[in-house]
Amino acid sequence: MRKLKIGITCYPTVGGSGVIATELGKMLAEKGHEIHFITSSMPFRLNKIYPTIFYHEVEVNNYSVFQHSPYDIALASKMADVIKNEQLDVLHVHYAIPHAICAVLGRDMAGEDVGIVTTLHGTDITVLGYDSSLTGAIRYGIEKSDIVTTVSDSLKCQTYELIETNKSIETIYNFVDEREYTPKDGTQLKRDFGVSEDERVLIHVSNFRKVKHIPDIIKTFMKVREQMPAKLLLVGDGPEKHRIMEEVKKCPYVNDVLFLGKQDNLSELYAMSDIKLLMSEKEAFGLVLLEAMACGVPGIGTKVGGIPEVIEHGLNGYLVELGDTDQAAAYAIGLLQDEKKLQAFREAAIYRATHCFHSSKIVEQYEALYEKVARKK
Ligand code: GMT
Repeated sequence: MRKLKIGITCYPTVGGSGVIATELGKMLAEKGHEIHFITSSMPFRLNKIYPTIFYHEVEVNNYSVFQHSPYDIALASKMADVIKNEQLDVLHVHYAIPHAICAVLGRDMAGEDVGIVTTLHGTDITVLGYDSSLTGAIRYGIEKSDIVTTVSDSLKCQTYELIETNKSIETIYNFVDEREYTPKDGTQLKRDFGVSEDERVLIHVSNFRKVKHIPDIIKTFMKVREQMPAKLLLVGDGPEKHRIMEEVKKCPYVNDVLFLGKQDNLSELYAMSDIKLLMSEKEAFGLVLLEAMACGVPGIGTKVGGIPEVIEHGLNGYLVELGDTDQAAAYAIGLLQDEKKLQAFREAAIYRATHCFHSSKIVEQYEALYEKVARKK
């Protein structure tokens, strides 16, 4: 395929959509495309120099006449500049609001025929879609994009239901960089954390939003801990963290819950983990599950959103109803007490992550879409 100039806009701070956008940009650059990130700060996973990746910072000035900083307008303006100056072929934006709308405005301002691809990641539909003051704007962003993708079939269905659009939407699943997310030896790290060899390790990674139902993670863990020595690693930070810390202090096994804060090298933590827990109320895909699975850690997740498209129940993990911590604990205990079964689940998780969601396959799917809408030379 021809080498393209691709602009990418995402929320560059921690979060699955930023991770996917950045990893996609890196992989496209490795395949010879020229990548232009148009973001408010350097994407956090862009942690090394790539000769064909460029970063265009969106500067938002705070003028005293404005009550709110005009991020959207500054972004659209920067997009217009980059479309024109770099002669972008495609602009791939992550999130309908505000990024798809900014892209449409930026393209209009530039007066060029750059193709716009919009990927919906969840919150733009599952939260904002319920806000009637925004549905019209989300629909506009979707319909004015040349191509729209969602990260799961579940999110696609929800988009049709909530946004009521006839736009054709394609599911392109998330992926991980298999070079990084691969089974590693976690023995030393486990020792460093003071976890003894016979202790089991459960892990949860998130941005500690309410939607993640972290109290259910704690309840599940406490039920497991009653049956065997175990530790729970809570990785990440966010609005609910303080409340959760207070709640854990009242629990019987308070010293077995480790709050690790934000961490970069997740694959190292997965190397010392046995089970991943994700008990969310809404989850368009659950990238953290896939990251864990690629490292050989089976997940227990809620039957919510795109999670059942990632975990195959009884094969490489388990699915439970939202809030069913008894069932989640029973599945975890069953797996942790049966080494042979756990090993089979570990292998099945790696198999699923690398066969169904392999980065090379997913990146090719995006390339095929770009080719369809790229500027005609
Ligand atoms: O989960 C979050 O709160 C972060 C959010 C984001 O925008 O980065 O994640 C969303 O996008 C991820 C990447 O596609 C998905 O794996 C997450 O499931 C999705 N989160 C929700 O739907 C709540």
